[in-house]
Amino acid sequence: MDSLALFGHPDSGHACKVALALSLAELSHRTVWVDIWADPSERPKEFLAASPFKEVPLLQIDGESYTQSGAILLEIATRYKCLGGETPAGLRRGRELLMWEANRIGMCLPQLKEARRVDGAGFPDGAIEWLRNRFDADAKNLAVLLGENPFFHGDRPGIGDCAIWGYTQWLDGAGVKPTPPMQDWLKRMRGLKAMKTPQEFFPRR
Ligand SMILES: N[C@@H](CCC(=O)N[C@@H](CS)C(=O)NCC(=O)O)C(=O)O
Repeated sequence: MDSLALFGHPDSGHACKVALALSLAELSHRTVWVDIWADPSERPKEFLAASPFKEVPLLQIDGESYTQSGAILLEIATRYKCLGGETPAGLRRGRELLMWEANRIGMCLPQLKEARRVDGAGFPDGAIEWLRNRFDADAKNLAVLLGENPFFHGDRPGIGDCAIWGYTQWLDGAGVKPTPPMQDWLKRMRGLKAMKTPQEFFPRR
């Protein structure tokens, strides 16, 4: 069995994506809580040496470091043949969902969440409206991607569901409302046995 260590923080949707994937795939791992609000120099030495931008998530597999949440999800799916990685079609679906998430809903939601945290400070005029408009378009396309399926990968959640979950778990915090299909999917995600709160995924020890 590989030795897995996930470095993350409960406020990081990017880190939550990976934590959820490991939980769904029942891959045993240890987590390391990294203070993303502290000066980077205060983060663990092993983390600073392995994460080029000093960002979470960082996944170490047998001591080898993997960064960028989408790339980590693909590594998990292909290496452990899970969450879409069982078949070429499932993997292709995962890649498409991950690219869409990173370019679209996973771009506007973290920014909207941050804008609320800092009360708009530093966001130029019109930026928040632009992000909200993007979210409205993304919410419509999310329903297209989901179709009639319970999850983005079909009957069971895959890496695409993990990626899209990352920041849609905080719609309130981003000041936006879910569409009915999004709401229904979120409810199914929350009902998964493997689902945890961000604090449970990344306990501070
Ligand atoms: N594109 C990266 C984004 C990672 C990222 O933005 N991480 C943030 C938390 S969500 C972070 O570590 N911030 C701390 C810092 O920049 O000092 C991914 O998908 O993994």
